[in-house]
Formats: sequence, structure tokens, C-alpha cells
Amino acid sequence: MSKDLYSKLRKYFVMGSQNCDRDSCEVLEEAVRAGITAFQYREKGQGSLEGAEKLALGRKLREICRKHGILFFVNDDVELVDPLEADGIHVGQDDLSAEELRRRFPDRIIGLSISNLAELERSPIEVVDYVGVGPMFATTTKEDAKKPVDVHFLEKVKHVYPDLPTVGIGGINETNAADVLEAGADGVAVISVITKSDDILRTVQNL
Ligand code: TZP
Ligand code: MG
Repeated sequence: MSKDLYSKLRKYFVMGSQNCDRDSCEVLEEAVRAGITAFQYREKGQGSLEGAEKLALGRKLREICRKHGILFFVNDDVELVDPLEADGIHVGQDDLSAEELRRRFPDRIIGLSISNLAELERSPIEVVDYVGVGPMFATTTKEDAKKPVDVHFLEKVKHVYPDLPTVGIGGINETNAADVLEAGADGVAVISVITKSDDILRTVQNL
């Protein structure tokens, strides 16, 4: 994978309309201007859009990222990858397998969530471009979040796969982001610290 990916995953904003209590495009615009380096469209869970509405919002968010040269990922939904011309797709352990994804999207960036050692051991790391490790800390944003790992698990992942781009996710805020980076993460992936911020510029800078 290009060396670039490490730095492009540095401040990775994940969001869907269900995470926002105002216009999602406005939130993304602010986050982009504040300095996020990647974005994942994760329209999922209670209150999320589906079908044509999901696609329409995806197109708007995609354009914002394109305009600013920010990587654009879709979460899980393989049917959105081509229409949104996504740079990549992020999947969890129970989604379409990474091998299958790689066959289907040979040139896109593929990210995979890892929540514990068993998942790390059984995952086809050789076909993915980066992993999201977490939840690092307790989070209320994802309803079915697994048990928090801790920074030592992230150290372990980086020890086993030193060249694998790795982001921490889950419960990351302005205070604990440094611990995640110090443990070896190439970036932090966050939802609520940005969507609930009353000063997105300051929040992103502090990350
Ligand atoms: N995957 C693991 S934890 C999580 C996801 C999508 C939620 C992260 O949200 P927050 O608000 O940054 O804790
Ligand atoms: Mg999933």
C-alpha cells in the first residue's frame, strides 16, 4: 500500500446522518475545513437513511470530499462503492469477507475492523489495506459495540503487523487520542467527538 495511506488515515472522521443533530453536509464541511484527512460514510443504526435517500446524501458527502481531496470510504454497503466512486470500503467481521471484497474491488482501499486477538488471527490481513482497532474505550455511539480493547491490544497489532496501517476507533476524544497514537496507531477514527462538538475546528486540531 502506498506510504501515503498512513498519513491520510491520521484524522479519520466517520459519520452518518443519524449521528448529526443538524445538516450532515454542514458538519462534514466544517470537519474538512478543520483538517480531517479521511471520511467514512456510515449510514447505519437507529434513524439512518436507506435506499435512494442514503444514496443521495452519499453523493453530496462524496462531492465535499472530492472537492477537498479527502479520502472517501463507505461503510459496509458494497452497492454504494461504484455509484459513489468511493476510494474504499470499510467492513466489519460479519460483513462480506475481505477476500470477496478484494476480488470485487481490486483497486479500492479495503479496511477491516478488528476487536480482539481471535479476530486478528482469523482475518485475511494480507488482502486488506488497513485495520480499524477497537473499540479502544467505552462508546455509546455504536449500539452493538464489542468489549473495549485497550491500548496494549493496539500495540500488539502493530507488533505483529508493523507495516499495516492501523487506526484506533471507539470512545476516542481530545484527551485520550494521544494515548492511541503513542501506542502506535497511524490515526484516530472518531464519530461523536466531532458530531457533538460545539467547536469542530478546535476539536479536530486537538486530535
Ligand atoms: N466501531 C467501533 S466503535 C465505533 C465504531 C463505528 C463507534 C465510534 O464512535 P465514537 O463516538 O467515536 O465512540
Ligand atoms: Mg459492518
